[in-house]
Amino acid sequence: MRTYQPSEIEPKWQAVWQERRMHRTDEDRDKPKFYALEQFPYPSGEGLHMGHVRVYTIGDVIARFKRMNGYRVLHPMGADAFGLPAENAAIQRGVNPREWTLKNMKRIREEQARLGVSYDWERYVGTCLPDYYKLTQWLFLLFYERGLAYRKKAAVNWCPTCNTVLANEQVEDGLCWRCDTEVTKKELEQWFLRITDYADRLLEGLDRLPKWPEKVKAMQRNWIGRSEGAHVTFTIPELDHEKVTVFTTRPDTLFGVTYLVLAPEHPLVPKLIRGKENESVIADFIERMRKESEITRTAADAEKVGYFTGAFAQHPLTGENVPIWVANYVLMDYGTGAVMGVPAHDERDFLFARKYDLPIRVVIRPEEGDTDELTEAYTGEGKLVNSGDFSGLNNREAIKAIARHLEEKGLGGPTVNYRLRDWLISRQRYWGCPIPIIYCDDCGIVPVPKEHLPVLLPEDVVFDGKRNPLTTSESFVNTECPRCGKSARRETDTMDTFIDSSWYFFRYTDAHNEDMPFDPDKVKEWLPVDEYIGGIEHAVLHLLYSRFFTKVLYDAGLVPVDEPFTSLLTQGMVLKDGAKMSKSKGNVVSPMDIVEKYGADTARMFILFAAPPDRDLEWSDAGVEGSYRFLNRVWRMVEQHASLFEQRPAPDTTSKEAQELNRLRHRTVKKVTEDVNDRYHFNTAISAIMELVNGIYAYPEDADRGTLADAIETVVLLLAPFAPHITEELWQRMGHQDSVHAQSWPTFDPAALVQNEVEIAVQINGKVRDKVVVPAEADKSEVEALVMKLDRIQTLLEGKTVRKVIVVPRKLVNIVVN
Ligand code: ANZ
Ligand code: ZN
Repeated sequence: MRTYQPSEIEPKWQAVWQERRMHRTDEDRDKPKFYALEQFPYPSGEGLHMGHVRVYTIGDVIARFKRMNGYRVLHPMGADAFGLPAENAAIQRGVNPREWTLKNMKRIREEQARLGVSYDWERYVGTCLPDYYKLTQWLFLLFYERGLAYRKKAAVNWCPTCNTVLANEQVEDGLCWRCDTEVTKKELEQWFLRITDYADRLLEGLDRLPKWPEKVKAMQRNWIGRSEGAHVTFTIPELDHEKVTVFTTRPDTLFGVTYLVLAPEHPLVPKLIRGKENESVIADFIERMRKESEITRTAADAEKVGYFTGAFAQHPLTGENVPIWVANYVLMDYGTGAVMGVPAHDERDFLFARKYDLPIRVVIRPEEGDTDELTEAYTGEGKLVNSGDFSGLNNREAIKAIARHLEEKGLGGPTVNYRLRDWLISRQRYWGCPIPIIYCDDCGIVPVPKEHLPVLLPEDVVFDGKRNPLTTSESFVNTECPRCGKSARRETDTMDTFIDSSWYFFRYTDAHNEDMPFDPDKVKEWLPVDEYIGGIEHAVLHLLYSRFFTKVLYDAGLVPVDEPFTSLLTQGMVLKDGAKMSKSKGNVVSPMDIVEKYGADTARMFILFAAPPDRDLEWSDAGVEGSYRFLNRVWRMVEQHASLFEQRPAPDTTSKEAQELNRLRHRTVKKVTEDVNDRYHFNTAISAIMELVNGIYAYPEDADRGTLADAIETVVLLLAPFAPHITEELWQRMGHQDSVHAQSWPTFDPAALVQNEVEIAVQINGKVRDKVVVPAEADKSEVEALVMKLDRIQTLLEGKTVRKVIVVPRKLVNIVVN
C-alpha cells in the first residue's frame, strides 16, 4: 500500500493541469456562466499570508463546484501592483520599484499555484504593466470627456509620512489608512472624479443587492450620507445685504435661531472681521484650523471653540439681528459651511451657547412635560411655540411648511445634502498610473490624445523621499502641447491606485485587448460577477469606487450592468491565540511552511473546516493535524479497496448494511450539495463527508462490494473541490484516465433517502410518556432494549419495579410497573 505524500503528488498534478490547460476558461455558450472572483492581492515583499489563502480557497471551492455542476466558469487572478511600498523600497534599499514589484508578483503567483487554485492564468492582469495602465489612462480620458474628471484647488487631506494627498475614504478616524499618521490639511490644486454626481444612484443600487451583507450596505449608505433638509438665507446688513446661506435638517427650529456660525474657512469671514476687535485673533484661528483635519475638529469630545466676528445677520422671517460667530465644529466641506445656531434643540449648539453665554430660545414643546428649565437640548418631537404663524403646528409638518414658505419667498427651500465628496485621485508619488494630461501656456489643460497612450513612467528619476520623483525627470516633464506643438509640461501626479482596481474585473473578460479596456461584447458574456470574495476593509473604498466606475461605464454604453457584483462574500479574519495574525504581533503562521509540511490540500481543508467563510477563524495546529489525518484516512480507504475498481461489481442494496450505506451516501450528497450551493457552509459539508468515510470504515467486510465502491467513489468526487490534488491522485488510482475535476457533480435519489424506520409511542401503565424512532424491522427484544435506554423513561422508572413490557410491533411499547 502506498502512503500519502502530498509533496510528491501536489507538484505533479499542478504541472499536469498546467500542461493540459485545464483551467482555461470554458467558452461553451450552451452552459450557464458563472464568474467567481477573489480580490487580487497587492504584491508585497512578504508573499501570501493566511488571509490570502483563505480567500483563494473559498473562491476555488466555488469555482470547482460550479464547473462540476455544468457551468462555464471564469475564475481569474491578477495583481494590484501599483502602490507606495514599492517606492519606499526604492528609497530605502535603492531598488527599482518596477523590478521589486515584478519579482514579488512572480513569487505571489508561484505561491498561489502551490495552493492548487484553479485560475485561468492566461487572463492574468498586473495593474502596473504598461498594457494595463495604458487603458487605465484611456478610462481617465473617458471620464474627462464626460466631465467627470476635473481639477480644482482645495484644502485636501495630506499625509506627512506618505508625502501625498489622500482621498476622504483613505482617512480613517483622522489617520492615514496606510501608515496611521495623523492627517493634516493642505491647499493644493488636484484632480477629482465627480462621484457625487452618482450619489443617488449609488444609494439606489444598494437596494438591488440582496446578496450583499447588510453591514457593507449600511457602511456605504452611511458614507454617502444623504440628508434631507433646507437651505435658509440670511442677509448681512453691514455688508450691503450680502447673503449667507445655511444648511439645516431642522427648518422647524428656525424661530429658535439665536446666532449663526461660519466655518473658519468660509469666504465671508475675512470681510466680516475686517477692522473688528477680534480680527487678528480670528485670523490666527483660521490659520490653525486650515491644518487640522475634520475628524479632530468634530470629534464628539473635542472642545468647541468659537469667536464672535463682531458682525450680525438678519433673520429671514423675524428680521431680528443675530450675531455671527466662527467656530471649529463647523466644516467648510459640508453643506454650505454655515449653520444656524439653535441651542434649545441641538446638543452641540446648546453646549456652545452655554459656554459663550448666548441666548437659548425654546420653539418646540413636547406633548407632555415642559421646557422651562432646560438642562440639555430638547431634540424630540412636539408642537411649535414662539414661531409666528407656524406656532401650534406639529414639528414634522412644520419642517415641510417652513421649507416651502422659504422657497415661496425666495429665502431658501428644501434641499438634499450628501456627506460624500468628490474622489480626490491625484497622488504625488511615482509608482502609479500617470495622469494623461499636459499643461500648455496657450491651450491650458490638454488631454493626451488616446493614440499617444500610454504615458509611460520614466526611468530617469530621483528617489530621495523629499519630492514627487516624477518632477525630477526632465524627459518626462518637458513635452510638446498636442494641440499647438509648443513646449509644454506634463502632469506629474499619478492616480490613486484604487482607480486601477475599479475596473480590473472587466479586464479579465478580455485581458489582451490592446486598443480598448475590453470589448463590450466580452463583458456582456461574463458580467456581473456572480460571487465576489474579499475583505470587509474595502466596504467604502474599493467596493464603492468599483460601483461608481461601473455606473459611468454603463452610461457610456460600454458595459451592460450598472452593478458589478451580484453577491458579495466578506470573509472573516484568520486569528491566532485570539488575535489577528500579523507581523507586529509575531503570531504569523506562514502558508508556505504549512504547504511544505502537510500539503496544500490539508491547508485548504483546515481553513474550510474550521469556520464558515464569513466568520473569524482561529488557527489551530491540532486542527491542521486533524485535517491531515482525515486526508490520510481517505487515502488509505481508497488504497485498501483499490482492487475493487479493477472490476467494478454492480451494486446490490438488498441487504440491510448495503441499504444503509447507500442511504448514507445519498444523504451525504444531498447535504454537501445544499451546504456548498449558495450557503457556502463548507465546514458542515466537510463534516458530512467525514461521516460518510466513517460509514465506509464501519461497513462489514462481507457486505455488498458494489455499494461500497459507489460510496468510495462518491467521497472522492465530493471532496474534489476542497482537496483537489489528493482526489485527482485517488481518481487515477481508481482506474480513470480523465480528471476528477472534469466529472459531473454526484446526484442523489430522493427515494434512497427514505428511511426504513417508524416512530412508536412509549407508555408507562398505559400513559404515553415518550416517542422513539426504531428500525421498522426490529424485533420485539431489540425494540424493548432501545426503549429501556431512553433517558426520560429511565428517570420515570427510577424506584419502580417493572412487572411486564408489552411490545406491539410498529405501534407502541407499554411498560407495566408498580
Ligand atoms: C439647525 C439645527 C437645529 C440643526 C436642530 C440640527 C438640529 P446631518 O444630519 O449630518 O446632515 N450642520 C450643517 N452644516 C454643517 C457644517 N458644515 N458643519 C457642522 N455642522 C453642520 O446634519 C445637519 C445638521 O448639522 C444641520 O442642521 C446643522 O445643524 C449642522 F435642532 O441646523 B442643524
Ligand atoms: Zn500615510
